[in-house]
This record gives sequence, C-alpha cells and structure tokens, in this order.
Amino acid sequence: MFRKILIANRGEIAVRVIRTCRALGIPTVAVYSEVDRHALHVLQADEAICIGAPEPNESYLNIPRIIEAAQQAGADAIHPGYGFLSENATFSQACQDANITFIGPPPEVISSLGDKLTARKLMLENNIPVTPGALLEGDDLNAWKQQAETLGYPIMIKASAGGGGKGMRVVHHPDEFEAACKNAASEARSAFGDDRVYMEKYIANPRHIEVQIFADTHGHAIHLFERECSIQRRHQKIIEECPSPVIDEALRTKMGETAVQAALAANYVNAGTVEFLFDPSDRSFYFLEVNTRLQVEHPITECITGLDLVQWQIMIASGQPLPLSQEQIQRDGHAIECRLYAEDAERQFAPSPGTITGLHMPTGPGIRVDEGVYEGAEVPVYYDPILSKLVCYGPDRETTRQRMVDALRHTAILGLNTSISFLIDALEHEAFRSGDLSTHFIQQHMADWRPKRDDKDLAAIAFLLNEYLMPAQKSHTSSSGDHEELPTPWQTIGTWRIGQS
Ligand code: MV4
Repeated sequence: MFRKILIANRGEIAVRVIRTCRALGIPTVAVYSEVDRHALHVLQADEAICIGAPEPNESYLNIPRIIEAAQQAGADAIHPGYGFLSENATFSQACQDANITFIGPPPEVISSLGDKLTARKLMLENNIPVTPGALLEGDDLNAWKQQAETLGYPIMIKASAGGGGKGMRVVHHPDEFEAACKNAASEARSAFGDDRVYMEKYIANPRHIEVQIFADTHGHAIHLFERECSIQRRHQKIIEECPSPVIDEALRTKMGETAVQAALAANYVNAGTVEFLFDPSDRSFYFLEVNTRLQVEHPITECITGLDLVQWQIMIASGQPLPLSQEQIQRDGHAIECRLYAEDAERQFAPSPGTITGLHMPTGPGIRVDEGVYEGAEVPVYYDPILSKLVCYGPDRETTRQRMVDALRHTAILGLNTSISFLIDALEHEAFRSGDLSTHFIQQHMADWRPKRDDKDLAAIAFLLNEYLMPAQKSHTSSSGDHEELPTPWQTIGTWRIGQS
C-alpha cells in the first residue's frame, strides 16, 4: 500500500479523498495556493504544501510544482480529484516519469478517450452504439453537405477536442450548414487549439445517463450501474440521481454491459464514467464520451451500492484486482445529489465569492454532506464556486426527493449567495416529481425563475443574531504549526430555516 498520498486538488473533493485515506491509515499531503492557506482541505490533511499563486496555472495546474511537492513530502501516489489535472495525460505521464503512482488511468488511455473523434472511432470498431454521424475530414464542403443530407437534419456539429459545449452547433437547415461548421471550428481552435470537427444526427430531447465503471490492472472491468444527470444548466450539472427513473432492469443490464465493453475496448484502468445520450422517443442510447476521472456525483453511486469508490481507486492504483465480480455488486434504494454553489440567482447564476459568515448543514437519516467549507472560510474568486454537496438517500425516489427538500430547507449558508432555493424549486417541480427529465429541463421549466422568498433578509437576520448573541473566538493551527486567528469566528446558535414557504 502507498506510504503517503498527495491530493492535487482543493475543496470538497480533496476533503473527500482525505477521508478515505484516513480510513485506510494512509497519511495525506494537501497542496494549496496562496488564497487557500486556511481552506478546509489544508486543515484536514496531515501535511500541507503551498504550491504558488492563486491563478490555477500557477498552482493547481502547475505540474512541475506538484510533482516537486510530492517528492518533497515523500508521497508515492497522487490523487488528482476532478477538474484541474484529473484528465490531463501529460500529468499522468509526469507522475509515471517521477515514479509516483497516478491514481487514475494511464496517459495513453486519457489521451485516446479525451479526443472525441478517436473515442468515437474506437467505439464504432467495437460495436458500441454511437449516434449516427460522419467525420468531417479534408476540406470538401460539398462532400460534407452531402453527408449531412444523408444523415438528415437536424444535425449537430461537434469539436473533436470538445467539452463543456464549446465548438458545438445545432444545424436545422442546409443553409446554416457552412456557417455552423466554420463557427464550430473556429471556436474549437481558440478554445482547444484544435479545429477538427465532426457531425452527428441531433437527438432533440435526450436524457443524460452515465454508467460508473471500474477496471483493474489485470484486465477486468465491471460497472456500478447508472446515474442520471439531466438537470443541468449551461453544461453544468445541478442535480444528479440514481437509479435513473427512466431505465428499467433490462436496459440497465444492457447499458452496463455496453459500458464495460467500452472500458475493455479502451484498455481502461481505474474509475471512469461512460456517458450516454438516451432518446426517450424510441428508448435507444448512444455513446457520448468517457470521463477518465472520479466524478463530482460519485457519492450517489456509493449510497446505492454501499461501496467506497475512492478506496477502490486507491486499491486498483496499488495493483490489486477488483474485489467483487459483477454478480456480487448489489444496488439498493435511491440517491439524489445537489451541488451547493456560491452563485447569484439574480445575476444569471454568476459565481458569488465571499466569506461564509454562518453555516448550518442538515443531518439525519439518509443525509450525507460532502463539505468543502466551514464557518469563517473564504470562497475565493479563482476556482469553481462549488461549496459542498448534499446527498440524500432513501428506499425509493419520492422518499429521497422529500428528504432532499427538507434537508435543503434546513441548510443555511450565510455571507454569500447560494443556489439553495433554486434547488428546492427544481425538486418540487411537477416534472421532477414525475421523473420527466431532459437536458432542457431548466430551460423548459425554470427559465423565468426568480428567488421568491426573501432569503437574503433571513440570512442577514440569522447572521446578526449570531454576531450579537454568541460571539466566540476560534483559533486554529496552520500547516506551518503557527496559531492563527480566523477572520470571522461566529458560532451557530441552532437551526434557522432559509427558503421555506
Ligand atoms: C448531443 C446532443 C444531441 N444530439 N449529441 C453536450 C455535451 C457534449 N459532450 C455532448 N452534448 C450533447 N450532444 C447529439 N447527437 C445534445 C447534447 C447536449 C447535452 C448532453 C448531455 C447533457 C446536457 C446536454 C445539454 C445540451 C446538449
């Protein structure tokens, strides 16, 4: 087993990885940027090393500096979390070159699956269903148009290096085809330095279903069922759940087996997610891409399987075979995850950084909180504004949904704006209740949503109560061993309800 693991990340996912390391008795090293000196992951790790300025390129994306930190601390493995360097083949390679185990797939796997065209070709060759489509090679626009005609409109142009919806265009009519190709290619060139594009038949009202896979270094692969992630805004997921309300047992088995075939075709190692588009009109599904990392929404899979996915990642990285066969993997109940973001509903959900002046998280049966912050913590402007994740689990979908609504109503995050009341209204929407989800859910059902309740006033009142009734100095020990005062040391005085009708 590893001597020491460095976590090349921050926030709730770094905290999550540290928790499993503690359970396994493996010492941890946090890395942090200059604005994260007092961040939760720094407080929780056994050691912490500052790796540079706040800008991600200077710190959390700085490969040489992170490798150097691992060597300095004597870490023999690095967990990349999600985002940052987690799907970076160069980083996986740099770890290998430094004789440090990257807890994730080998560099060749990351690069071949990271390129959407290469991945698409690989899946086609292995009889994995992909959306009918065509590569746009060469520069014969008329030949391309001919291919589009054969596919039938509407079509979608996608960037090979794509991600986050960049370089993507829907084309409804041949007249728009040329401009869409050019725009998609130029957007892809400026975003990824790679202007290769391809086209697919456009699925009008898809649902986003993904399958969790694991593969070991001994050639075995298994799946841990599906998650549905249809509730998203601008390619940012907001609510995820499993099992998917639209997938029956036969389809679950078929999609799971397809995902395992995809993993084997790619010589996959470690945790991955095979994404599919599901077309409810004919219940067909199509391979989209493979995410070569542990995902934000992995806790819902942990809830229904009872497994620790970070532990599995560490075991596989240390060379151990998968501990269970497919038949031994059981599923029970229903789980939902909500991402709690620091964002301002009144400004198109723009990031809303600041100081957390008060914090109360819910607890109780079937509630799990993956926290990334604490009362008094600063939320910097430089990074993804996810604060914490709230995960609820129950025997069935409706029990879990109600549990989540109640848990959100008993959550108070003061000092900055959050997505909490938006989440409550999404979960309470009739379409969500009935499981009628689609990737257009927010656009279709919540486009005109405005915060109805006076959350800000309630938050201010709660804040003042805390400040005047219960002042309490907290101090903590920094990574260097010095005692330092936290900037805003208030203490919660009990629960208050934010966002209740
Ligand atoms: C599609 C599609 C419809 N038809 N492909 C968006 C992200 C990228 N990885 C793939 N995406 C899509 N591909 C075809 N042929 C619709 C989307 C899509 C989407 C997919 C999953 C989750 C949310 C989405 C939001 C908008 C569009």
